[in-house]
Order: sequence, then structure tokens, then C-alpha cells
Amino acid sequence: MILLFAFCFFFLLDSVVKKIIQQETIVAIASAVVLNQGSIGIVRLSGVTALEITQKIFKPQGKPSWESHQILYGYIKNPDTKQIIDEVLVLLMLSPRSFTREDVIEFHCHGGIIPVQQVLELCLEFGARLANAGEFTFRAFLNGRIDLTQAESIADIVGAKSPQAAHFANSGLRGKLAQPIRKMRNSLLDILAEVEARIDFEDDLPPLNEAQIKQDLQDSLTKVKHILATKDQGELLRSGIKVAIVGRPNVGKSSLLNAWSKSDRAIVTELPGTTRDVVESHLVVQGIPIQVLDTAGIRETQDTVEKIGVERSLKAVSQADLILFTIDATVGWTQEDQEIYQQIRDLNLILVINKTDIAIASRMVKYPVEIKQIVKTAVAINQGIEALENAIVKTIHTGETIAQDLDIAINQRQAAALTRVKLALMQVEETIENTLPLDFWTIDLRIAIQALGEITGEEVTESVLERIFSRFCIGK
Ligand SMILES: Nc1nc2c(ncn2[C@@H]2O[C@H](COP(=O)(O)OP(=O)(O)OP(=O)(O)O)[C@@H](O)[C@H]2O)c(=O)[nH]1
Ligand SMILES: [Mg+2]
Repeated sequence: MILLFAFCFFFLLDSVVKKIIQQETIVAIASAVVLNQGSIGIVRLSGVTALEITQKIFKPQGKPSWESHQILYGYIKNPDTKQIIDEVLVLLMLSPRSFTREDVIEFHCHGGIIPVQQVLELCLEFGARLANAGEFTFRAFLNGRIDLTQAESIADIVGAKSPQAAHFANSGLRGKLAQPIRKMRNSLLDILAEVEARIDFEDDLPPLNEAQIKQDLQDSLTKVKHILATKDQGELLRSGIKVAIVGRPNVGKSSLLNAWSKSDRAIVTELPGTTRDVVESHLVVQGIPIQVLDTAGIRETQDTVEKIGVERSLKAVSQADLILFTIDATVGWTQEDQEIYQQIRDLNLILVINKTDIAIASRMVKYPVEIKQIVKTAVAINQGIEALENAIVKTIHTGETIAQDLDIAINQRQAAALTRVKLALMQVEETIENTLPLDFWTIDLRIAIQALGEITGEEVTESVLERIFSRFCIGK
């Protein structure tokens, strides 16, 4: 039974492997291609004919041994036209000591679009095929160089929007998620083996050590819950949040955006109704990517353009994760503030009391008691920005700090699989508690083992793989 289970993976992957590992040599531009920028451009080859193609199009200086792990200097030359394409460095990383475990060769060309494009075309002409998005990483996965969590971490490193996000992704790449998952899966496989042996050969074996099994299941369950607690953190670091600065005209919304982003992104004047459209800026606050939207001041107006601006402000409000409801300390809480507040009171908001530098000190701004998050600012003189950032982080960091010690941040796919593991383990515990027959134990144990295998890629379907690797760019 267990053997059958173990072979499941190979059957699932069989069609994928046949389709993808056809020993075709793939090629792609591995560096970003930007006109007039970048001093080096990289073209990468991987596959059985990578070395053969290289020897046809690259004329090295001297007589190299073509052994692995060396850098050769020379020229890319079209063997048919004899035209020199570029002066390059060539990195040889031959199988199995390479990223894909196939022969991998990189051409380090001059940066810019033309040299890399020409080298790429020459590789294609001599038999390589253009790589699909993520195909180098996919081959690394299929050839057992990395598991699925590590492949996902690579995509996360490339797409990281903050140093913290890159840090967690690097942990994932070093196997910090895969290790506990594998350990748990092995422990559950051991339990399954014990139980199945009792089903098949009950009379020949001593009875099950139920207490030990219960303890092992409990340990796994605790670990699963612990890892699951990193999900919110992962989501936050990957997607970030959208913050809208909202309020009536002239309270200093655009000034806040400018002071916060240290730019002149938005126009600021003393005239109410200055901002007519949503102005966007991107910041990173304590590792969290934040998209900040400055909006048109909300008021009743006959001006056609301003009216559209107000509509857009309300739309921004509805799409934001957090509202910075800004008021003017020099005039206090006005009727207009009250009317806007009626529309946003149920949303996640921070009250920003601005212009405290020119407000009369004795004037206490009165505001509804239920507003708990208040920050006082004088953005014109850069005061209160740090307090505002702290308040924002506090607002979004509720209840998920317990798993920070793990140094990982799982994604939605991994969380969905772990949730299945959690439910299955709870079900096994209940089955044992209710003294149901051993066959029942195995049903949920298998579900848990399958879900854990999906996380690392030991058991995974083609469609899941397609979804994961479609996130990658070409050349990765
Ligand atoms: N003294 C002082 N003046 C400020 C402060 N913040 C903004 N102002 C001034 O208030 C006026 C309005 O600022 P804006 O940032 O354009 O206000 P707004 O809320 O974007 O206004 P609208 O775009 O019309 O909705 C400008 O003259 C700013 O210089 C502050 O903290 N202190
Ligand atoms: Mg404005």
C-alpha cells in the first residue's frame, strides 16, 4: 500500500516529465533588457547540446579544456557569415553541477538590447529552443535540484518588494519551510505504515502504541498551526496594502503624501479643491510595501471636474485596506468632517489631525470617541510621519506575530495545503478518540500525507505545476 502511495508521485509527474524533459536545449535572455542601460546582458543555455552550440558560435582565446566551472574569454562569431557579434565571457557549468543539473552555459555579453538579442538568435539558429517562462527553474525542480517550496522562493526573491520579503524568500530557498514539512510527512508515513501493518498482519504483530501515535499526531498538529500562522505575514510582504488619504479639501492630504514620500508628487496650494484626481505613490514601511493614494478633497461641488474627482476619492476609499482620515487641527472637527466620517466609519481608519504646528495649543480637537487610532501631524514641517507609520504597522499587524521565530512566510497555495493537513490530523485524532476501526485512521492520514507532499512537490499535479511556474519570467 505504501509502495503504491510512493509511486503515485511518479505516475502523476510522468506525463509532465515526458513532455518537458525531452533533453531539448533551451535558451533565454536571463538579464533585464533595457535600451541604453545595464553594462552586462546574459544569455543562458541549458540542455544536452548547450556545449555543442557554444563550441560552434564561440571563439575562445587560446585552447581551453572546456572543463566545467571556468570562465572563458572570447568572441561570439556567426560561423556562416564569419561576422563577430560580441566580445563575451562564457561561464561553463556542466551537468550535474549546475542550476538545472543539465549543462548550463551563460554568455555574458555587453549590455543593451542588440548584442544579447543577436547571441540569442544564433543559439536558436544552432538548435536551441526559446525557454518558456520559469523553465530553467522547472528543470531544476524536475531534476531534483530544488523542491517546490524552493522554486516558489526563487520567484519570491525576484519579485520581492522589500528587504524583509527577500529575507523570507531566501529562508525558503534554504529549505526552512521544506525541512519541517518533510519531517512531518515522514513521521506520518511511519504512523501509516504501523497502522497498515496491523490491518494486514494483525495476528503477527504487537498491538499499536496508541499513546505514542497520539503524541506524534499532536506534535505535527502543533507544528502545522505554527507554520500556518506565518500566512498573513507572507501575504502582507508579497502584496502589501493600499492606503487612501481622505478628507475634506485643504486639510493637507497632498502635503502628507509629499512629506511621506519625500517628493513633490502631488500639487499643493492654499486653494481648497487643488487635487482633482487620485495621485499614487509607492513606499515601503517597515518592510511592508504600501501603495498610497492621495485623493481629491470630498465636498459638495458644482464643478464638473471636481465632481468626478470626488467620485474617484470615494472609489479609492472603497478599494483601500486602510484610510488615513485627515482633518485640520486649526478648525477642528467640522460638519463636513462629520459627513465624510458617516461614510467611512465602518472601515479600517486612522484619524490624522494635521496642521498642529499652527493650531492654537489650547484648542482640543473633539472627535467621535470610538476612533481609537489617532495621529497628530504637522506634515508641512515633516512632523508626525514616523508616528503615523508606527500606527499603520500596528493597525495591520494584529494577531499574527506569534510565528515570527520561524523566519518564513508561507503563500496561499502552501497555506491551503496546510489547512487540509490540519483538518485531516484533527480528524485522525477524533477517529482514535472514538475507537473507530484502523481503516478509518488511514483515510485521513493519507489526506495529510498527500497535502504535505503537495507543498514540497513530492506529490503534485501538472495543473498545479503550470500555475506555479507561470508566475516566473522568461530566463529564470
Ligand atoms: N502650517 C501647516 N500648513 C499645512 C500643513 N499641511 C498642509 N498645509 C497647507 O495647507 C494647504 C493645503 O494643503 P494641501 O496639501 O494642498 O491640502 P489637500 O488636503 O490636499 O487639499 P485638496 O487637494 O484641495 O483637497 C497648503 O497651503 C499647505 O501648505 C501643516 O501641517 N501645517
Ligand atoms: Mg490635495
